Amino acid sequence: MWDRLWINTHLATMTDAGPYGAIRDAAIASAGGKIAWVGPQAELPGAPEALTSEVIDLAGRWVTPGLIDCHTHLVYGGNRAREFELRLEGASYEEIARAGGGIRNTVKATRAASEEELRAGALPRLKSLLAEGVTTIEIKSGYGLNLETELKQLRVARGLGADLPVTISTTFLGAHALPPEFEGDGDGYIDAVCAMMPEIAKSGLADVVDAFCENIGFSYEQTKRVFQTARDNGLPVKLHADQLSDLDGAKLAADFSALSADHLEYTSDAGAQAMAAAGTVAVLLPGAFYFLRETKQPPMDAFRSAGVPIAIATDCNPGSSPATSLLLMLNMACTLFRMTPEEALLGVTRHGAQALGLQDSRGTLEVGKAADLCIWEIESPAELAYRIGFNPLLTSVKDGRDVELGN
Ligand code: DI6
Ligand code: FE
Repeated sequence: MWDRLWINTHLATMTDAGPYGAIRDAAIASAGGKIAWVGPQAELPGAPEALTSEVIDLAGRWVTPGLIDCHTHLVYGGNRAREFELRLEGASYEEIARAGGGIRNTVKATRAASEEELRAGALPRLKSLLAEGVTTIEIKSGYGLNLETELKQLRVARGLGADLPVTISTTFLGAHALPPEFEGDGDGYIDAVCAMMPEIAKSGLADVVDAFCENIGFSYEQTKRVFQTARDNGLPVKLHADQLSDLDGAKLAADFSALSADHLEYTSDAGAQAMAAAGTVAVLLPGAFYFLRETKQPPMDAFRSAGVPIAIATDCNPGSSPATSLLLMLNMACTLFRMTPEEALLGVTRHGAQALGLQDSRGTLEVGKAADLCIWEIESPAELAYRIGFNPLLTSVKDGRDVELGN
């Protein structure tokens, strides 16, 4: 009847049925790569062996949905360790960017790299995330800033999903920074980004369009043009919004029914309310907050009282968050943003799925969703956010099959 049945387990289903949607002394089954049954073991419709050919006794371990990292820049060339040193000597992230470093440094290295080199650089980062139970990840372009290199990044991102047991959602972030050939001509570059959009849409390599709305990025009006063009080309949007200043990015994202608005340290209460009304997820990125030594906290109370779903992600990128541990982000979300461990876990499961528009197929343990599971050596789900630098994953399961990462 079923392909596989896990018994003697506790489930953090992450539905809204009580804390963590927990079901103790539970069982969960898969068939055809999907969840076929979830519930208290005592309610199984028969003896386990009669229901499936493979019974797995988890001896009291916890199962959560596979983790979702809904905001990364995983595919890029080079690294920015030298800028890390410069910042420690007193230069700010913005100063480095204005002096032509920052994102532009990575653009240079990414343009120069072959697809094979980009892939070889991204693989260990991706494997590090998968080793902690990530089963779905978003990957952005944005280090090409011309059609050819943006497509190259997106092809590499898609290709990683073909070779490893992970679902990949791709994002076109052409409006990430001003490339050197458009120095002093932000509007001209936005014209170029809009002109790339039909090709990007036709390629099928991008699921969503993103932009960096910021003083060192693009203005409200420029971002709006990118969003309008994305809409004209049938692509949904999301936004790097209000990270270093309040340009009303959260409101702009909401006006375009964005899947998510991300960063949000400087978002106003009105911005949070607009997001709630639009169903836009708030993606918080504690790794970038930490690494840039930011002090302005995202408006947590406003998000909570307005009922905005909150997701957490690594923002894995060479400049502001060279992070490849999503579990560490859970801890940081709690310590830096005062999220609860349950909110943090929701942020990398149910709300992470929603940020990618994948809430119908992933993010909770419910019948009909993908059998993406993490099996943990923990006594309570809060431990996932509690530890620092420890990986209690026993196994993850992707579409019903055990994940084996090899070398
Ligand atoms: N905000 C970020 O945190 C990343 N991009 C962005 O718009 C940083 C990208 C980088 O510094 O390379
Ligand atoms: Fe980012």
